[in-house]
Amino acid sequence: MIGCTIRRFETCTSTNDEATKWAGQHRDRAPHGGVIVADTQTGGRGRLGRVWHSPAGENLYFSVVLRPQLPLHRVPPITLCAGLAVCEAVNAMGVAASIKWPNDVLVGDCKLAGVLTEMSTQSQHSPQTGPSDTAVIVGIGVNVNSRRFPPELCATSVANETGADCDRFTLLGEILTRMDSWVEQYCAHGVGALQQAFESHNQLRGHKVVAKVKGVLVSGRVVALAEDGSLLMKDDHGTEHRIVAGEVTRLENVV
Ligand code: BT5
Repeated sequence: MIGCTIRRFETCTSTNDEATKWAGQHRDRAPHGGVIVADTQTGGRGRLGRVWHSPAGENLYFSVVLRPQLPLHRVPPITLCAGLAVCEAVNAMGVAASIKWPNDVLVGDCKLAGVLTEMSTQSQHSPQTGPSDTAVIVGIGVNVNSRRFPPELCATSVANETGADCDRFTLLGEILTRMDSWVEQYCAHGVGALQQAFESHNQLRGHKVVAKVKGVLVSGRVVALAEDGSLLMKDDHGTEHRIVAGEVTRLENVV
């Protein structure tokens, strides 16, 4: 159960680092669903080593340790489970958030939350360990009560959207409960279990986007979430492409 054990830090470099350490401990190691939460991070990060702005005492920075019985290629859609959980939890508070595939939660064009999924494996430390020692670390940053952001960020928070401060730990509980349910459904039934909910929160649906497909920039309209969790896009000639990873840029706001 996600949230079965929660370890809280005042500060750390990154909750993903703490979760990775905990996942790899020989004694008292993180169970499936263990959570690390910190009040601030000195080295909070996004994908490709980008910085995650992590001021103290205002927002949520946490990482969930998962030990799903899944082959590696089925891990990426777990990011969508986390995004859906955040979206639904803040939607319930009146915030009109949507998911920008694969890992952003936005309100309009401003980022409310981001997800960073990493793998942690112990095999290099201990040759006798097997695949069950591989853990998936899902790091989630949610802007909850920050009212101002560095000018270079297009960011928003729950408090900016609702006009009121929000109890961070109540929101954390809501996110973890929803994430537990989505991860369970995904592990049991695959991406099909996420498709309907994802489509109703899909910020890119029907929009013209540009993305890298096999190293080449391709533009087209987003069609749907494919059964492997990639994003299906149709170019101007009607050819379908699968966006497997990376950045998707929206070209215009007209659906
Ligand atoms: C992400 O990366 O969006 C994943 C962010 C994950 C953060 C959590 S916090 C808990 C856990 N511990 C960590 O160290 N990380 C995870 P990406 O898609 O690469 O987006 C990064 C970009 O988002 C940056 O380059 C900025 O432009 C923008 N950004 C940084 N901090 C932000 C913030 N607080 N709010 C909105 N946008 C932000």
